[in-house]
Amino acid sequence: MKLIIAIVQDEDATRLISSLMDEGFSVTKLATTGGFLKAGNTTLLIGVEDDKKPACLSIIEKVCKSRKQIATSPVTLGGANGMYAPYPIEVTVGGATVFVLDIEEFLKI
Ligand code: 2BA
Repeated sequence: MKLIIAIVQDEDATRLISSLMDEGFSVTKLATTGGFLKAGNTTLLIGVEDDKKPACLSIIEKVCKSRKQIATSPVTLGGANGMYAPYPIEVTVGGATVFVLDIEEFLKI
């Protein structure tokens, strides 16, 4: 069994969860925050049998399209007691950051 951890954009999350559930996957949704942009994103925990991993990844890939976005990133000036000076940067958002872990045991007790 595998645990697929998928970090996705909030705006893709609802459609992704529906698509996964339509195909019989169980999903847990966590509200998370990206370290770089400090913006909300969504992390999904999906436990799957090994043979279902490709189908799950293909749904994630299909639903979560990446796109470019101008974001405001804080930079700290002036060391320890520094000020924040936001500046615009172009980042690629969307798509999905996916970790696949081997699961030693899966229990419902
Ligand atoms: P954030 O950390 O908020 O990053 C959002 C996007 O900003 C990243 O998209 C990337 O395009 C850009 N970015 C991140 N760090 C950067 C940097 N130091 N310089 C320039 N641009 C940078 P993704 O790579 O698709 O990541 C989306 C979200 O997935 C991340 O949000 C973070 O929450 C998570 N993530 C990505 N890689 C991770 C990892 N290795 N471990 C844990 N979480 C990760």
